[in-house]
Formats: sequence, C-alpha cells, structure tokens
Amino acid sequence: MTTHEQLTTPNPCNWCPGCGDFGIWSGFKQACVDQGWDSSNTAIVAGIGCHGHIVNFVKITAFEGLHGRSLPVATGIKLANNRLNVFAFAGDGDCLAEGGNHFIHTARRNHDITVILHDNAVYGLTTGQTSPRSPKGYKSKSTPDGSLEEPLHPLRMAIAAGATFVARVYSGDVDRVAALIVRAQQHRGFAVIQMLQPCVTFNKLYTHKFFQENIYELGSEYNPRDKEAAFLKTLEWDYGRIPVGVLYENTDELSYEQQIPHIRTTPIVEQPIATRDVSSLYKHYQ
Ligand SMILES: Cc1ncc(C[n+]2csc(CCOP(=O)(O)OP(=O)(O)O)c2C)c(N)n1
Ligand code: SF4
Ligand SMILES: [Mg+2]
Repeated sequence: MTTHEQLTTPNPCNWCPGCGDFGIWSGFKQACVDQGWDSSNTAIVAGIGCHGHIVNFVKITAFEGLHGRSLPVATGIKLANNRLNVFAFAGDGDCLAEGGNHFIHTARRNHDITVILHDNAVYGLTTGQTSPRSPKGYKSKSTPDGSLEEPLHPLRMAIAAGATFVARVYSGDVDRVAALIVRAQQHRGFAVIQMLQPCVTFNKLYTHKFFQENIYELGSEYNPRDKEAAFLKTLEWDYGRIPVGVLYENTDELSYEQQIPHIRTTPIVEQPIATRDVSSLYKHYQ
C-alpha cells in the first residue's frame, strides 16, 4: 500500500502558481496511491525543464538526466530490471527537440515505458522561448516576429514511429490524468500521454481557458484500435477541436522486453554475474 504521506518529500514546490504541472503531479501521485506504486516497484526519470522538478516532489527512486535524455535512461532502467514500472517525465522541448531522436526510436522499439509528455508548447524553464510545439506565428523572445516553423505533433509522430498506446489529457482534469496514467502503465509497450499543460507565465495562448473550451472527450463510438482512424484523429487539432482520451491502442504487438528470452523469468539485476575465462581470447590477440 502506498499513501500520499509516503510520497511526500520535504522539498518546497517551485512551480508558478497555476502551472499545469500541478495537475500532472497530483494525478501521478493519485495513480501511485491507487496502484501501490513506490520505490520497490517503480522508477521515474525526468529530463531538464520545469517538468523535471517533479522528481523533487515525489518520493520514488528517480533519475533526472540530461536535457532530452530521459528516454535512453528509462530504457536502460527497464532493460536492467524489467519488473519495474518505468515512467519518463519529459517536456515538449525535452522530448521533441533535444530528445526527438530518442522519442522516435524508443517508440519504434516498443519499449515498455510510459512517457508523460508535459506539453506547454514553450521552453518553460529557460523563460518561454519557442519550442517545437509552439504554433506557427508564435511570438516569444526567441521569435519576436513570430515563429516561421510548423509545430510537431507528438501523437502523430508516435503512431507513425510505432508507439502502441497514445493518449491525450488536459492536465487540469486530475482524475482523468490519474486514470490514463494507470491505463498507460498497464499497457505492455511504449505508451505516450500528451499532457495539455498550461505554462501560465509564458504561454498566453494555450491557457487553462483555451483547453477547457477546445477539448472534447472521445466517445464510446471511437475505436482506438483502428490505426488509420487514430492518425486522422491526431490531425483534428489543426482544425480547431482537440480530442482527448485514448487515441490509439494496439495490444497485438509484443514489447521489446517481452521479446528478450534472457529476461523472461528473471530480470538482469537478479541474474548472477557470469564468470568467464577469457584468457584464451587475450592469447589470441597478443
Ligand atoms: C543540451 C541542452 N540544451 C539546452 C539546455 C538548456 N535548457 C534547459 S531546460 C530547457 C528547456 C526546457 O523546455 P521543456 O523541455 O519544454 O521543459 P519545460 O521547462 O517547458 O517543462 C533548455 C533549452 C540544456 N540544459 N541542455
Ligand atoms: S515557467 Fe511555466 S512551466 Fe515553468 S513553472 Fe512557471 S508556469 Fe510552469
Ligand atoms: Mg515545455
């Protein structure tokens, strides 16, 4: 059993009042309590950015790595101990710019990792520069005349690259954040949740009000197993409305870890270190 008290750290929270990160934090802790996640069964990884501070506010074994590198670290942890639930908290800059290459290849390999993508469409920590999620024309101190670039669409990228669970939720909807985190963790394979996370200090476009007015919940008539339909769903944001919920789920594919016979019964961390006599090899290359 995990309690909120056990997850609490002594560190004062330093997100701006109203930041969407609070909802993700609350939802994650709620999921931990519901599911009994703690350091005995779960590891969390974060990149660098405002989102990455979450490792200071949840008492679960964590690794805050280099900017953009949360997914390689998460992959390493999962391969070393495939019994652990592994969560990677990544910013939109972290996941799609500095770590864009990792995002594609971790999806392609279908590693059994859940990515919690804090999408505030800016570089928050470094004071609001344009990120790969900022819309074309977005004005910030790095693009004072408006960005000339089209934004990336992470869920479209994820489906195209081979992710097998793709979802989106507004971070202010804490119960749904928690429920989707649980569902993503239960999925065997690469799971991505795009958290619509207002940066109240720097992004005056994607505000709480904007998301509350523009999102709609996918209904029971929607079939998340239809890959083509899911891909089309990801295009909807371009036309104004923003669907939230599970956009794509494929339970037919084996995760990367499920395909490795050596870790099927015993994780690497529990296997004895093999002692091998390599002296003949040394002789051979002398
Ligand atoms: C390789 C590298 N490039 C740039 C930086 C500077 N840097 C630190 S955080 C950050 C932006 C973070 O933006 P995002 O990932 O969207 O996270 P947010 O702060 O918005 O949560 C940048 C550019 C860095 N630390 N390392
Ligand atoms: S700068 Fe933006 S993302 Fe960072 S803590 Fe403040 S509101 Fe949140
Ligand atoms: Mg960001």
